[in-house]
Amino acid sequence: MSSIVLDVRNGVATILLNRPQVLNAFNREMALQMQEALENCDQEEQVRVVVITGEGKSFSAGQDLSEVVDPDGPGMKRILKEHYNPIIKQIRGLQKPVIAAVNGVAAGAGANIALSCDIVLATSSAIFLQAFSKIGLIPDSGGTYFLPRLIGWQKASAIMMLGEKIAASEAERMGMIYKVFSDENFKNEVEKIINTLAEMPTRALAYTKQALNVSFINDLDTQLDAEDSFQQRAAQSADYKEGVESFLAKRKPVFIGK
Ligand code: T3D
Repeated sequence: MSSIVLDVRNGVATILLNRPQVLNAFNREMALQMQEALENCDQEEQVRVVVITGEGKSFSAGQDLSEVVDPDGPGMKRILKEHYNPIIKQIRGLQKPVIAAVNGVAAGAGANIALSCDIVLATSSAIFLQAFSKIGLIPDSGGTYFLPRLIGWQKASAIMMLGEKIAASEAERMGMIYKVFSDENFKNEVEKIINTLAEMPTRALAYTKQALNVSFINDLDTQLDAEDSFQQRAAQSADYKEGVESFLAKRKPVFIGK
């Protein structure tokens, strides 16, 4: 795969957005390759954490705008239904943590793909841009779902309508993303976090993700029932057994992701 490069090693799958000449903007080929890569990560048992990052100086500039004016291109209907909506659903449905390592500008669908991830890390020179209003569109790729939940209605509304560039430090301050690291430390700090996640009890992380997926739509009673149901399943895992045994034996746990 060329527009997307998938690398799997030591339990970590890295999905590299690889069209640096257009700031990793998505065309149809890239979107379909991204879906294939996410599907591989889901199926592959050895994968315990997924990282999405960009080649070169950017994360992604969103939709490739040269494709939308191409009369032979996919057109708006197919772009959302066949490109971005499946990607967002795959990221939320993946039974493993998905980390966005935002290495530069994240604009349009690129920004919202990042915000749909479980943990968003950014380099200090990165910027987040809801670019849609600048070209007469509305935020898509889950933006109107995730952003108000992350930072509140008022800020989301202003950021989406004004289409202002948000610096990574500001995004961290307002809770849009988890952490910012200096450009020079970014790679090392991201690696530390993903290697930690790759050694954690993967099933428990998957159930945590599933519980969070429904938390904003459930009332308290329903959410407590959901937690109960996921906890029963987590308690069946080999990693739960190992977690308790290693604690009682005062040794470091060895989780196998099962
Ligand atoms: O039909 C639909 O559109 C539905 C789908 C919607 C989903 C969306 O994502 S809509 C939003 C699409 N994205 C944008 O509107 C962002 C457009 N890009 C920018 O605003 C700027 O490029 C950035 C703020 C992201 C970065 O600015 P800067 O100054 O760092 O870079 P640049 O010089 O603008 O771009 C560098 C090159 O990448 C340049 O090409 P060149 O001149 O070197 O040959 C530029 O044209 C190209 N590029 C950047 N973004 C895109 C792009 N080419 C195609 N599509 C892009 N989105």
